[in-house]
Amino acid sequence: MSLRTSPSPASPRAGGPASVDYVESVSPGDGALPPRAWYAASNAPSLSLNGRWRLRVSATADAEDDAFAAQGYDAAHWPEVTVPGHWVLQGEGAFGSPVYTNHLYPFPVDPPRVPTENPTGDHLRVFDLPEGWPDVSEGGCVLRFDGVESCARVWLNGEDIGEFKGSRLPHEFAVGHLLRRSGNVLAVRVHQWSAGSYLEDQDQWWLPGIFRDVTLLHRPAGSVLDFFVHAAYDHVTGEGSLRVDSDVEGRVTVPDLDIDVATGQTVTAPVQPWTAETPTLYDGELVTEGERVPLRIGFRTVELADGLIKVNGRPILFKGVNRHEWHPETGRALDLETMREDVLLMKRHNVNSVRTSHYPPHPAFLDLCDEYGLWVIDECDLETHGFVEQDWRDNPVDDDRWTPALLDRAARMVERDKNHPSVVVWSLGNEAGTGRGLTAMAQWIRARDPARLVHYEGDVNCRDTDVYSRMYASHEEVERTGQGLDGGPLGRRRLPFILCEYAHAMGNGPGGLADYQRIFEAHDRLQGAFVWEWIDHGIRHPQLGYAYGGDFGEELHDGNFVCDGLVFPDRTPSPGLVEFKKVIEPVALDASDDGTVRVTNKQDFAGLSALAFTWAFQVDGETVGSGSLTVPPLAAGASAEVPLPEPPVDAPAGVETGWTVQAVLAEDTAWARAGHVVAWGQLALASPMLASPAQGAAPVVGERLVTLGPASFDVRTGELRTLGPVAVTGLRLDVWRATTDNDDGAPWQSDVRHGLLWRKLGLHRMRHRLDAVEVGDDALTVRTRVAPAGWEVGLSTAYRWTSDGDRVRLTVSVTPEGDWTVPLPRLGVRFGLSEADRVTWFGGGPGEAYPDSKAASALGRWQSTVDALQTPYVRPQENGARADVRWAELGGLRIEGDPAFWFTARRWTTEQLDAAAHRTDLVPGETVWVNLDHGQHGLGSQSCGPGPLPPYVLTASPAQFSFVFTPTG
Ligand code: IPT
Repeated sequence: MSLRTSPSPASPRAGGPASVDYVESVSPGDGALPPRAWYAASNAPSLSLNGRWRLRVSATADAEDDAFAAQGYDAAHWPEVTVPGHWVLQGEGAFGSPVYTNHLYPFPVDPPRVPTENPTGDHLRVFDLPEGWPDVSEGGCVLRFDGVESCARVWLNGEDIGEFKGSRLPHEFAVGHLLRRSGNVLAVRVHQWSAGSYLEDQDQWWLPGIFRDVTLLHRPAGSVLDFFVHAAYDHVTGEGSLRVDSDVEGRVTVPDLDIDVATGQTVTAPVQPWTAETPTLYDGELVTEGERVPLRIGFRTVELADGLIKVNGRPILFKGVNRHEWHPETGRALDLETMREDVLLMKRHNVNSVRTSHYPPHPAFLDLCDEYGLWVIDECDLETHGFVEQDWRDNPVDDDRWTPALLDRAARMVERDKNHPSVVVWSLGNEAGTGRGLTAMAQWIRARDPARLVHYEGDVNCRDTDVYSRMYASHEEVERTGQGLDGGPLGRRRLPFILCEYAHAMGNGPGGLADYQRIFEAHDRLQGAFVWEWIDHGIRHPQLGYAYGGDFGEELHDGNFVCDGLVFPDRTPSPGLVEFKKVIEPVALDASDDGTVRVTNKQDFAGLSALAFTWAFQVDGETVGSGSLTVPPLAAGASAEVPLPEPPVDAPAGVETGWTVQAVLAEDTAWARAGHVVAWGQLALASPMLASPAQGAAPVVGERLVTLGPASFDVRTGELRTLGPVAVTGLRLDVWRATTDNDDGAPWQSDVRHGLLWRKLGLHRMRHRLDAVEVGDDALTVRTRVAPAGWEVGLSTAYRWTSDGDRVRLTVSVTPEGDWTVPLPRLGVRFGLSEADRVTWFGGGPGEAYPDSKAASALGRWQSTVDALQTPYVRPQENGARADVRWAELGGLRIEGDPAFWFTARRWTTEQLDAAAHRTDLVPGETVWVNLDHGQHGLGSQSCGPGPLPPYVLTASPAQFSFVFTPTG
């Protein structure tokens, strides 16, 4: 079988261009050493070659010959870039621009051929060996590249040492024989496009460059080659067993366990097992004749037993996220602190697992997962999604010519990462259809590492996998699968189920997390899920705030589909992450009005000793008493009823009271300080006090105004003008919201896409027809019909105003007319205030909430400013609502709701928000626009998944709701 495919037919030009056949070869490369275990440091010297490199970018792969690689080449006039880095994110556009596509290849699909226009970056770095670097004749030296996109050819001191593909995988070259004490010339030619690009069609920016570390490693005689740490845990005996297989014989020591054995020998000892909840690592060392390599050993056993994924004998529940590597300035070149920030944020938000979508991450990230405790599905650098457009014809994963490249990728992942206890599952890749190449990968992985499970979502019949995995399945399908009613082949029916992607966190959302979690927890077969995705891949941009697809003039792109994370590009948690944290709490605290709290330890392994419990008693949202709660030790899965104290005060009738209980960290941990809130629950005792009736005063008709208590209205239109000293503009019914990405839905969604239907119907251009202004004895009533041009549907709307002299009450009655076949985005009133800044409210907070994303909304008395109420989604859209608001004060007004309402306030109109494409399009105006909503439509997850569930659909039906306004000035 020949690995070579059609070489570039272009005939060499005079002068002899460098051969670039390798670029379009399906071969993984030539010259690299066999893959092996990765470790950060040993006692053997190493030299980081990160830093400033010279760069020359050419338009085609063969524009330049290899003269630059020779010693003595003068590159002083070349600009410099930072390695690790992507050249398109440096030089302010001088080196080209990023390109974003979801699944379409940004070049004609003709594998393995790539376009003639193939940006090629020649990188050059001259280096000396540091003082004390051993004599080059002693042992060898290895040059390691941890990640280069997408194809590189390497020369050292003028010698061509090889070429490689596999962007997010390490490649090492033996270079000892070429090194000199000083003046070493390292030349790396990087091509943006190669045959390998066909295997790397992940939904992300295309970003060429040497984006991970470059390191020179001294390899003393007798140093470590590859080694495999086998550390299992027997949950019956409590014993760990350890065997380190090493290509070079040596000894393994673990001082804390009194272990000192030869490599290849098995030893057992009583140990604390490793789990994501209890990440116990034992420091050890692998010592060969020439090297000492530090080991961090975690004892744990992964198995498929009783149809379940079990670790140390117990089933686990993934509460996970899909993590792409991202930094808004450096793209996929991440420093250690950024990686640590991801891990800390995940731990602080109760996340217990990561799928490394869709490639192995920087190896240091896995060290952090071992250390802090996260289950990892390590995914291979493989996606061929663009072939879906041709019904998967010519898909490389079903073409034997590509199989060596696939096996090379599988081996480079497994060999690199096999010593991490956090890695419990290998994933073959993402969205690559099906084919023999995938089967070959699975077989190779199973043979090499039978002690982990194999995942691949695209294998719907689970021929090659240990886990039935789906993405974006509806709640209903997940429930059916949990009940074992999903059908499918027999083999699959015996397997556990996960959602490797769900809850598309694009823009405002996802909705429906709590509903999924209830289903996962109700069925053993359902072993959890991974939110899509962790972070928005926005690129910091001076004019736009954050750039997304199309902002660099790409001819083919997928817009802001690249911004669909639980954290914003700068890693600020979005409301979606706060909601997720609440929904996946490791402890449930369910207070009941019999004066007890049911405490349930929802962890899979750990007890509650790390936590302390508190209670607080609130009157009208203000805490009036608090203390600690004694909770008995509860093993994982156990629960107990814990008595609450007597309420510390006797609350007067009509005042709302309630309990808040919390589980907080008892002591500082590696990932958060003592007192960090892990879980909480609330119980309302007395029901909310309804707004006072505010009636009795009579309207007085003047020349231009009608006055009613503190309010004045336009005599002709009935429009509200003032409330005491406060000028009010444009108070009227409002049903429009700036459609969210989840309202708009993905283009391929066959289901109803509400955002589109709303716009088609014209809910963003409702007309308000004035039918009557009626001045009665004790009320002013304004009758209107609110409807869009072109259609028969409308909302008959009456505003009825009454007053007790000090306050005014508005009762809005809405009756739908015509055949309403779509839900409403929102239903409430809006108005403008000329001056407002600080906001105080009693209701849900502190963050935004929507009907199906409201678990994290805690009842209390909250304060903010209008600006701080905004959630800065990268593509602006509806945001910022506070749920269950009893009353709010802003701009000289107190507003009470009957019933409680959704509160939103911003310095631009909904129409301006709707029209904005980037954060910087939003310019604050003079007026603060306030929305008081009786209803909001749910969020759902239709930007990729299902829409809102039926209970969260805001149907157009008769409604009546009231607000009482009191000028506070
Ligand atoms: C799914 C992809 O696996 C993921 O990479 C991402 O593109 C996500 O969609 C959307 O953001 S594939 C899709 C067809 C469900």
